[in-house]
Amino acid sequence: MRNNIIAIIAISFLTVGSLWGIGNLLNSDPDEELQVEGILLIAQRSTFNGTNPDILVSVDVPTKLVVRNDDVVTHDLRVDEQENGGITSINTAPLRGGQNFLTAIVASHPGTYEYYCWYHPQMRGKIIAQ
Ligand SMILES: [Cu+2]
Repeated sequence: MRNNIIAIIAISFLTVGSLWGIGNLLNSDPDEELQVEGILLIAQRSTFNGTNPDILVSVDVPTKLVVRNDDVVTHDLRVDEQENGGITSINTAPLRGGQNFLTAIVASHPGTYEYYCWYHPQMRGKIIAQ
């Protein structure tokens, strides 16, 4: 029992530590060499950012993506796996109002890909990788 508690505490520290590390990586100081620009998509009134905007990314440069649901209904955001492996798939899982999801857009081949909400077919836009 006691060993289990110690193990749980150790695992908790490892988890928090790695999350903290990732957070620091993504929120790096602009003065540091590594700069990460981010994209914020807010689901509201069944659109992303009102216009389902095109998202421009550079090939092989991971782009931080935060998806936030500020709506009263559930949304998600998905990018499907491509046959050519051109972009890493994304699935935020269902987000209720007020929930955020942090991920990254990672394209390895130039092309136009689609992001969409599984619940609302009209909520879809393009990711253009160059
Ligand atoms: Cu939706």
